[in-house]
Parts: sequence; C-alpha cells; structure tokens
Amino acid sequence: MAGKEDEYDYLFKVVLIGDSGVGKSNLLSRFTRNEFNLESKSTIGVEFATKSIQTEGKTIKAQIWDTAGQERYRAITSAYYRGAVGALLVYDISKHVTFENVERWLKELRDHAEANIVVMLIGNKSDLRHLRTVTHEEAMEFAKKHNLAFLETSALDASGVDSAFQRILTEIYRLMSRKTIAANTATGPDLSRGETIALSSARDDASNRSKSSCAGSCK
Ligand SMILES: Nc1nc2c(ncn2[C@@H]2O[C@H](COP(=O)(O)OP(=O)(O)O)[C@@H](O)[C@H]2O)c(=O)[nH]1
Ligand SMILES: [Mg+2]
Repeated sequence: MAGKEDEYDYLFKVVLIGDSGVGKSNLLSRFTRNEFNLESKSTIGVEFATKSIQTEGKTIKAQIWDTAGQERYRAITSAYYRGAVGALLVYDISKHVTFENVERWLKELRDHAEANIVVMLIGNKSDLRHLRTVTHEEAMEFAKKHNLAFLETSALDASGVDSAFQRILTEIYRLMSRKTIAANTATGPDLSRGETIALSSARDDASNRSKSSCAGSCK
C-alpha cells in the first residue's frame, strides 16, 4: 500500500562504514527509530533502514545500509557499495586506532564505490569527552586534506546525528541537481519534474538482496 510516507522525490542509498564497534548500527537506529542500545551486538540483522527528510523543498528518502559485522573481517562485498551515492565513514573519538584506519576505509571506497560518492567523516561517541584520544582539530585537518565534510556525533545522547544525515543528504541532492542542470543543457532528458534518477536499480537490488539473504534464516 502506498502510504504518505512512501511519497518522495528522490531515493538515495547511503552506506555506513568504519571499524567494528565505532557505533554505526547505533547511529542508524538513533536516526531512523530514535533508539540506542548499550549492548554491543555485532549482528543486528537489518540490511538497511529508511527515513525521509525534507531539504530545499524536496522529500528525500534515505536508504541507509548497515553492515552485519563483516567489517570485522574486512569482508564487505561490492554489493554493499553498489548504487550508493553517499557514505558515512565513522570512527570512535575514544579509540585512536579507528581514526587511523579511516585511510584504509577511504581506499576501500576508492576500490568499490562510485567515484563521485559523497563521503562524510563522522567522529562518533562525542559524549566520551573524558576518554577522547582523537582531537577535533586533528580530524578536521584530515577531513580538509581529503576534501570530506566532518562532524562529531553521539548516538548515545543523539547530538549531531540528525545534522549528519541531513547534511550528507542535502549535499548529495545539491550535487545531483547540479548534474541534472548540466545534463539538461547538454540535450539530456527533462528531469526538472522531479523524476528519480538511476537509483531504481539500487532499490531493486536492495529488495532482492534482502529476500535472498533472508532465505531460511530470517523470521
Ligand atoms: N558512549 C557511547 N557509546 C556508543 C555510542 N555509539 C555506540 N556506542 C556503543 O558502542 C558499542 C558498539 O556500537 P555499535 O553500534 O554496535 O557499533 P558498530 O559495530 O560500528 O555497528 C555498543 O556498546 C554501543 O552501545 C556513542 O555515541 N556513545
Ligand atoms: Mg554494527
């Protein structure tokens, strides 16, 4: 049934990446369900969750993909990145090694994701001030050098979480509308009526994957 919540102008696939334990699954549950879980469960079992936001007069439906713990073994498959237009690259401000590994995650993106994917660096667990090992300045400098947007968040106290998603989705939208204008002026199709572009395949892929990966194991 097509309810009101199913009406959107654009659907964007965004992936969560970063070391195990940095808070990816909790960022997703905080943003989409306003929930936080103190226990560390490496497998939460959702492949993705969705939430719609408004930006610049458009409704953007974000389809946010979470790993099921494969990052622990550096075994994320290319299907995870397929069709993704954004990535939140997460580290833990209280574990410096997770920040050091950001460089490896950027390489992973270069190898598996679309070249023009929008990447945002997220320093999560900002509530753990007393345990901080990655300074704001250090991360800011790194983000500048690599041309990434950067924000600190706390999935626990919810600070910065909505802003992070809002910012990456708005940036993706702006980038895409600039491209659409360029395509129109270069005899492209008329996309000014708010048609979804090129993401339907990602959507089909998503639902197929959900079905196949749930075969015999999901309740
Ligand atoms: N203090 C604090 N703990 C967090 C935060 N986000 C996640 N955690 C905890 O960190 C652990 C790992 O979180 P999880 O979301 O499973 O990380 P993932 O492996 O990256 O998906 C869990 O015990 C969470 O409760 C946060 O913002 N602040
Ligand atoms: Mg997780």
